[in-house]
Amino acid sequence: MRVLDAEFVQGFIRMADDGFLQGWHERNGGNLTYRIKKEEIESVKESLVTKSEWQPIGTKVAKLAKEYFLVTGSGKYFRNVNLKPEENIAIIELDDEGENYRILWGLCEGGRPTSELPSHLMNHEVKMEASGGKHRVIYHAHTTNVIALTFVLPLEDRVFTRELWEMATECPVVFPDGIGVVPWMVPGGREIAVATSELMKKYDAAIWAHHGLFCSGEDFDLTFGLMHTIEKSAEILVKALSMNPNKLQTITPDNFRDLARDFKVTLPEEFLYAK
Ligand code: 2HA
Ligand code: ZN
Repeated sequence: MRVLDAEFVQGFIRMADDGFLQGWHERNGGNLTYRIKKEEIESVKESLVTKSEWQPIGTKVAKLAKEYFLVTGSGKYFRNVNLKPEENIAIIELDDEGENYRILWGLCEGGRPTSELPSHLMNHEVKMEASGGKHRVIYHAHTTNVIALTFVLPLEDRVFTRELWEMATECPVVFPDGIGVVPWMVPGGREIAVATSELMKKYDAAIWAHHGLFCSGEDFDLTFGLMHTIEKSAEILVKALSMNPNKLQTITPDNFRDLARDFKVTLPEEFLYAK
């Protein structure tokens, strides 16, 4: 079948468009990658041709050797993905060592995969392992309110987790493991990729201070939903802090323990500290 007719490609395009409509992708901001299932790549095989030489990824992801990914292009705008997908996204294949990639479809006017490919692939490797192969989507967006909070809250996992949990009752159920924080680092390289993937062993989401948010999930709905929930909670926190920096009331540690019991989630005590 044609690549653009495949359901996983349609889902990817819709997610990119949804993210743009949320205001998270100014200019070429953000990137999205999907680890394609065996049967999905098989279904579009007739439309794939080797369109580039092997190129270095910039890091080694041995456990992802021979995997296929659908990725946004470096410098491409999320705004244009839905209008001209073939110019703005690509299917890539990794080599036997997990050190190089080549393009098999897309980026038809030229270009290369997202500048954050090392971060995306190192996160895919970690999350694939941690989830027993279930996680397939890595998403990076410039979520306005999360970014704003990185200027006023201490850059600590436990502070961001607790403050975001308190802002919406669904949060501890949606991200019970919490959320990690990477201090400001130069984007695009191996160093930020290593720091992020280290946090992703423990969490499904990591904040990049003064930059944005990284989320991992099993499918497009769960991963977009995670990004959306965290950013919504951050928006409420920005509003609450703007009205009054001191909360009059909130969800308490014991409230969280009650919630954990009834919703059958485990909420680590490290986040339920006394304030
Ligand atoms: O421009 O978001 O982090 C793409 C990015 C880099
Ligand atoms: Zn970015």
